[in-house]
Amino acid sequence: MQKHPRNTDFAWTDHTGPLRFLSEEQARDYDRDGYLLLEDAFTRETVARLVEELDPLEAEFEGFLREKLGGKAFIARADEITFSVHPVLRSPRAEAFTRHSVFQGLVHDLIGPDVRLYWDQAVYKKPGTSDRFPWHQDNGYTYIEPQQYLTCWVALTDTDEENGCPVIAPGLHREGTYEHRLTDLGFEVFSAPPSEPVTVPLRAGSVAVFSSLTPHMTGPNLSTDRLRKAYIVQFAPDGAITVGHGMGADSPALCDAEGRQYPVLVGGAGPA
Ligand SMILES: O=C(O)CCC(=O)C(=O)O
Repeated sequence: MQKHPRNTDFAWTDHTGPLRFLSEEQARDYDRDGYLLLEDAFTRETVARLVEELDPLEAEFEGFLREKLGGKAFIARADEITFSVHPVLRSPRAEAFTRHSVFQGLVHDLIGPDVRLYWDQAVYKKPGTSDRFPWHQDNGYTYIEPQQYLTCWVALTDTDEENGCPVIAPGLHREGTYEHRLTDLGFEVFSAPPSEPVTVPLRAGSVAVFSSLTPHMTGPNLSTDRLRKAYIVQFAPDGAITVGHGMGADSPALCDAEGRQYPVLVGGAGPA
């Protein structure tokens, strides 16, 4: 495995606190493995209300994909896997969700006192999807500095090995961003991980929290009727900069896009 050419002097920063949401053990596990699990972090009711607003956005996106883009656009494929980006721009419930006290506590402990929403997308994997979503680090898609930011993969439906839950390769995050290659299914860091992979089944409302540097993939959805829904929310320190895209563009930009990369923590507190 080759390091990304921009990744020349990366050093992982351990999370020594003060912690206000995670236990010392959870923070230690996150530093060692690159992920942690928050079981039942959100109630079924919170999830159901969020899904009520995400479903129509996803249906609209999939319709557009099918009718105007021939059924495939980059990593999205109609009837298989869809990426509905930035629900926060159109869904008040999604926006409120990203400001939830669970995320405020998490980002305080794992990022710092000044944090913005970096990215949000609903990812639906349809029954009968035989391809997995390839092994990658999130920072292998759009390279941002600092490299170490946070992904929260929120299960909106129960998910397990049958319908495409996340699988994580622990311990590799500490070296920073690796080189990825573009495949037909998305960017790929490796086809088989060098560390023992961990399958992470989740109940709806549970969250897999991992680093932007933690290699992960999701498996196929081999079920006949179990649509798998996730809402992925990512947080980065205030002042983070996009320095390059896997797709080749290379224009440094502050991650403060109007309406969607808003502060979720300012000086350690929710913004006024
Ligand atoms: O949710 C999925 O199936 C894959 C999405 C993913 O890993 C990502 O967006 O980084």
